[in-house]
Amino acid sequence: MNENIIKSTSKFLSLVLRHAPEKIALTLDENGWANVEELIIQCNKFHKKLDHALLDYVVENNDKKRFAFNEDKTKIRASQGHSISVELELKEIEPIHFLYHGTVDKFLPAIRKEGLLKMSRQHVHLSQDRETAIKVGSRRGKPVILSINAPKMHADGYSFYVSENGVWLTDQVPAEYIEF
Ligand code: HQG
Repeated sequence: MNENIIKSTSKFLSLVLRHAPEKIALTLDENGWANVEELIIQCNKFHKKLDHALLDYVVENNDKKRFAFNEDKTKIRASQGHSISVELELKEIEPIHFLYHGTVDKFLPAIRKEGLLKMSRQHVHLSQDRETAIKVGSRRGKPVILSINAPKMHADGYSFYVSENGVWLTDQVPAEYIEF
C-alpha cells in the first residue's frame, strides 16, 4: 500500500467521520457511526477513491487507531476527536496518576486564566504519557507540556473517560489543577 494514499485516506476519514460528513453527503447516527457501504459509495461519488481493502488497511494500521468498526464490520466511526455532537457512550474511568496535555506558548495566558477548554472539539484531550503530549503539542510548534492533577480533579467530582483508542477525555480542566 502506498504511504501517501494511506495518510490522505486517514485524513479524509477524520474529516468526514469527526467534523464534516456533509462534505460527502454522508449521515452519521447519534453514536457517530457511518454505514460502511454508504461511506465507500459516497467517498467515490465525491472523488475520494475508497474500497474495502483500503478501508480495512487504514483502520487496522492507523498509528493512533483513530477509527473502529462495529462487531460485524457494517459500521465505522472515529473513536474520538469529533467536533460534531455525537454520543460515544464512553466509559467513565478513575485516573490514578497525573495526565498530560501538549500545547504551545501562545495559548498559556488564556489557559492560566480559564483552564483547558474543549475549544472546537467535544472534550479536552489528555494523555497518560508525556511522549504523546509532546507529539500533540508539536503539531502547533515548540511543545509545552502541562501536567494535570487528574486524581484531585476526580476527587472533586470531575468525570474522566477513555476512548476506545486510549485517549483520556474530560469536559474541562480548571487552572487550579494544572502544573505549568
Ligand atoms: C488549546 C489530535 C486557549 C489546546 C491530537 C490546544 C489530540 C486553549 C488547542 C487531539 C485553551 C485545541 C486533540 C484555552 C485549550 N485558551 N487555548 N482556554 N484550552 N487550548 O486540536 O488537544 O491526530 O482541539 O491546548 O493528537 O491539540 O487528530 O486539541 O492546543 O489527541 O487523532 O486549544 O487531536 O489527534 O486544539 O488535540 P485541538 P488538541 P488526531
